[in-house]
Amino acid sequence: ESGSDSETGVATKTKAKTKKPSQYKVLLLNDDYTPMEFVVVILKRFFRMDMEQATRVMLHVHQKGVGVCGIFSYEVAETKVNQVMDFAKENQHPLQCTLEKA
Ligand code: TYC
Repeated sequence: ESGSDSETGVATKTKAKTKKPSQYKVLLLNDDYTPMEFVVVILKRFFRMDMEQATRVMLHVHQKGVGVCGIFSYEVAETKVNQVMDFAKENQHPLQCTLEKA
């Protein structure tokens, strides 16, 4: 709801806004060491991709340097990034995953 302030004539916002949840892209970064097969496993396991999708996204990242794994709420995106980073670390791969506002 908007109104005109009686003293200043400046429009003031008074309605309590319910914020739309912001969306975040989960990005995968290329590196020279992580095996292609491992990246495919990550995309299948944490982003529910099938073999064809996972292979396409992995090759895109390999060729372009970065790619989008999916778009999620902040909370879900942060969880995915942590899951990927933990799994890569456990397997001693330098794979990097991050999030960016959509
Ligand atoms: N560039 C890696 C290789 O040649 C494969 C790779 C793809 C690594 C995607 C990371 O996010 C990545 N083995």
